[in-house]
Amino acid sequence: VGGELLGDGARESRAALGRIRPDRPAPPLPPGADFRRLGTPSFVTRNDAFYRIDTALVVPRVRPADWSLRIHGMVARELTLTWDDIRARELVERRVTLCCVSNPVGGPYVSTSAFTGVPLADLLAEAGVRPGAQQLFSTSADGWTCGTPIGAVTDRARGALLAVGMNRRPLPLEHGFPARLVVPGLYGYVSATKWVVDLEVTTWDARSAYWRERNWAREAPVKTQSRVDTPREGAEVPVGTVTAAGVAWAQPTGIDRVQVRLDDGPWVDADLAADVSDDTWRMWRADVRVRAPGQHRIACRAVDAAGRVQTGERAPVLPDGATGWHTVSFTARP
Ligand SMILES: Nc1nc2c(c(=O)[nH]1)N[C@H]1C(S)=C(S)[C@@H](COP(=O)(O)O)O[C@H]1N2
Ligand SMILES: [Mo]
Repeated sequence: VGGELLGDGARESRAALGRIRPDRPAPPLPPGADFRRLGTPSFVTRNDAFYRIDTALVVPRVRPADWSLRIHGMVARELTLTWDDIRARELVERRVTLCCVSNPVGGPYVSTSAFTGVPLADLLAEAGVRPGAQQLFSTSADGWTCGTPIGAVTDRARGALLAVGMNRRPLPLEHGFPARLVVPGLYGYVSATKWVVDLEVTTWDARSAYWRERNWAREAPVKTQSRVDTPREGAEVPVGTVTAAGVAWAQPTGIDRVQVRLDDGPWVDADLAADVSDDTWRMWRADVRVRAPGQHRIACRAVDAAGRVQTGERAPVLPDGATGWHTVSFTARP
């Protein structure tokens, strides 16, 4: 591992790869997928703006030529895949919103990319997952570990990937070059292993991953969240119509509705941006009538595609993700 961590040439070999072209591209992004003009993020996050969370003191530098992925444990056939093996396969592109369990309500640890890679379910089907398997225990080149419920990675419809590309580029070094996992609907610490080198099919008892050992939940599906991006906390705006805007996410279920509330008023439906996928965030906007000068609050909440309303009950990020309605205070001037 030391050689992999310190080895030269990862940056150069990444540059030499040029672009990553999916054999099966994601459908074109519909017009009006974000409200960037109003202050939401762009629908797809630029690679250099994608949030980053990891325990790495130095970013592992792994050259594709030195990389391989071993799939073993409770499988019928052990597999070892090289970079060339992966590149020879059909590469599919899927847009996914990834978020961190440590994101506070209203926080920034959520981003969206068009990931390109090999369906994880196909690799696991080739290996032949044996009955009784419970988790996919993945390990990175720097020894970080992650436990994912086996059902989330063997279900083809879920769309988990062994990803090699982000927005048609090789993964940036800090996002897991040359390969990482991406599983729609699960927080990153239980799904999104960067610099992945080992996949062991096993049980929950046999192996315990890095953050599970540190009191975070064993399983952590994404909780429905929404955020007000405009107005900003502490903003000053003229009395009258205030345009609020933000994002909401409920992967892998999708967002059906977002509602906003001024002060203690009624919840009002916001307008939603174009629907892209149940695995990605959805932007919203709403015109709110502010009649009186002074301090006001705008809150938002989402309704997922199964009709469940985002809970207003406040929970901290530990052990399995924060809940509560994001509320922004602002001042209206006469
Ligand atoms: N090797 C490795 N992979 C990792 C982590 C890590 O610390 N080491 N952190 C995880 C966490 S907590 C999250 S939220 C996502 C973040 O991925 P990103 O940095 O590409 O946004 O990566 C996951 N994969
Ligand atoms: Mo995370």
